[in-house]
Amino acid sequence: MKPHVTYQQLKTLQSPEDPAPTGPASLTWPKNSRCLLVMAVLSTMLLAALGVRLLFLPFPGPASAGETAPVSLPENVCSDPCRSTLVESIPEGLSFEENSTFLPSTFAAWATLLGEAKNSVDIASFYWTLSNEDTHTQDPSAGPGEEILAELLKVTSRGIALRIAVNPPSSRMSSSDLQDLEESGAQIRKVNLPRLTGGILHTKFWIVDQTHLYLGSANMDWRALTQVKELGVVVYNCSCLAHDLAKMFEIYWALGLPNATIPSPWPAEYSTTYNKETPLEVTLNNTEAGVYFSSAPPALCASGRTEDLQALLSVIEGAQDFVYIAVMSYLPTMEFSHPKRFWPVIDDHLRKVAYERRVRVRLLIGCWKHSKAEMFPFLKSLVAVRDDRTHISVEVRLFVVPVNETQARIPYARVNHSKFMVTDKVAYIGTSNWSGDYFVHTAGSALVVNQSHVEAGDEPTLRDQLQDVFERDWNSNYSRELDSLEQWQDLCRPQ
Ligand SMILES: *[C@@H]1O[C@H](CO)[C@@H](O)[C@H](O)[C@H]1NC(C)=O
Ligand SMILES: *[C@@H]1O[C@H](CO)[C@@H](O)[C@H](O)[C@H]1NC(C)=O
Ligand SMILES: *[C@@H]1O[C@H](CO)[C@@H](O)[C@H](O)[C@H]1NC(C)=O
Ligand SMILES: *[C@@H]1O[C@H](CO)[C@@H](O)[C@H](O)[C@H]1NC(C)=O
Ligand SMILES: *[C@@H]1O[C@H](CO)[C@@H](O)[C@H](O)[C@H]1NC(C)=O
Ligand SMILES: *[C@@H]1O[C@H](CO)[C@@H](O)[C@H](O)[C@H]1NC(C)=O
Ligand SMILES: *[C@@H]1O[C@H](CO)[C@@H](O)[C@H](O)[C@H]1NC(C)=O
Ligand SMILES: *[C@@H]1O[C@H](CO)[C@@H](O)[C@H](O)[C@H]1NC(C)=O
Ligand SMILES: CC(=O)N[C@H]1CO[C@H](CO)[C@@H](O)[C@@H]1O
Repeated sequence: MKPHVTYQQLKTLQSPEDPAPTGPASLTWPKNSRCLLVMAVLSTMLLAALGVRLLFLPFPGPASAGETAPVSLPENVCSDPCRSTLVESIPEGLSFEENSTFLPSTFAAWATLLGEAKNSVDIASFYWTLSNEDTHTQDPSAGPGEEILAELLKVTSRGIALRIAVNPPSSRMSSSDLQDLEESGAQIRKVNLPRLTGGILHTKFWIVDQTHLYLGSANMDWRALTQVKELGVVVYNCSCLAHDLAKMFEIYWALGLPNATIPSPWPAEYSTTYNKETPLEVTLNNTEAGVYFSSAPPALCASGRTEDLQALLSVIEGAQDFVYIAVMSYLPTMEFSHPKRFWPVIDDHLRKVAYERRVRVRLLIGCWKHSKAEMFPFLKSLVAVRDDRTHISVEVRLFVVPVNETQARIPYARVNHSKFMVTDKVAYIGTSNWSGDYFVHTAGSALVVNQSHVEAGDEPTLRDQLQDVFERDWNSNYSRELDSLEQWQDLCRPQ
């Protein structure tokens, strides 16, 4: 690959006039061939109306090729026996009602994936603190993280290629994990997203043997296994999806070379045909699903890849009864840009579906001392549209992970870090906070699973599982109505 255009150049090059990206099997035609098709159809109708028997199409070339294009493309159908499950981390000490849903742990999923690995392990990550060196605490809850690190250090000696793409470590987040892994034989590339897009590499996913995958909110951090609430998804025996996620990994990998620039367009090998318009048709636990990965920021989307923001908005738009959202932070702003900018894209969509179609909207927001104080008035403004008489239903609750004395000494712990959305149709599992920067500059990704056509009575779907998790948390003792501005200050103690 020969990257030759910088991100700044790319931004000026991209214009709405550019033809829609066409992957090898995409159904979008370049503008002029679509015109030709319309002309062909019109003249066909005209000739038919005149009673002329057509022997061939009036126009040769792209139009006639378009006319015979299959509607359902076989390459978007996957015959792998994929099995998937949601996984989560629950901070120690939390207890839920007796019969509530419990998912396998993130720790167990990672350990299983490493156990299964035979050829390759690729990890996209934000930062590494699996060994508890950073906190100067001797917390026993660091054990699982240290165990995962120990397994990872053994991987290359098992003849397995371990590749890690990571955001360039800052001094605050620097740790010996990456150095130890490099010495053990892992290949590590630091993806300088701050230089390339002004964002960070915030994605968290694993690909094992190009067959199994994990994607979710958990950082490569010991706290992500025992002290922080996290949600992710694991898919086993699903090379179709693993290969597609691998294309996103290869993008990070290419950008991890010294002095790399972002090519425009991305070479064809990074493009995909699995997207919002033509999701991969796959069975997950014997249940049909339409699945695709979305990616952010737009500059890292090769041809055919749905942008994360577009995926998220389409899931909101596609809801008929409800939209349930669990995120760590929610701000209708570009919170990290200078000067700050108002960015109401997601907020507008939520208000719109609540108002126009009476879709029930619920947001469950993480609340801790690192929460931004300006988030709460914006949330209050969102719930202000609620009106019981006209059945506009928008509710916000704060999810507060209780902290005892020992736990209070662990920095950056005890918070709801999950990032997902579930509607009556679709499950969306992401890696980003919900504010503008995460969709415009920061590298994130999401898995979108559409099971809207599944009949009840089949095996429970991933969407069912996600709805159960949301309802469990929403109704738990740790969730609080956002009813007075004073209350959140007491609850979360933001800075
Ligand atoms: C805090 O909670 C943890 C986990 O539940 C427990 O192991 C620890 O003993 C508690 N510490 C205090 C001071 O209560
Ligand atoms: C939730 O809180 C109530 C009231 O404080 C308590 O009785 C109940 O045991 C708690 N439930 C759980 C699962 O901790
Ligand atoms: C939990 O499930 C059992 C069996 O299904 C039922 O008997 C029990 O009442 C349930 N408990 C609660 C708290 O819902
Ligand atoms: C994946 O496939 C292998 C081989 O067919 C099988 O042994 C294994 O149980 C499958 N894994 C899952 C989680 O279904
Ligand atoms: C990257 O850029 C720096 C500074 O422009 C230069 O010194 C270095 O040789 C370049 N590295 C590569 C691998 O091109
Ligand atoms: C889900 O799939 C159905 C077709 O099965 C489609 O009509 C619908 O638009 C999809 N929903 C979303 C949000 O992608
Ligand atoms: C996500 O939001 C939280 C605020 O709750 C913030 O502390 C955190 O830094 C954000 N994530 C990143 C990667 O900036
Ligand atoms: C799908 O199967 C896996 C493994 O067989 C299981 O752990 C998981 O809970 C199932 N998923 C759902 C949504 O039932
Ligand atoms: C323990 C942990 O994972 N903390 C992280 C919580 O999330 C923010 C944003 O993703 C990180 O900066 C923390 O390190």
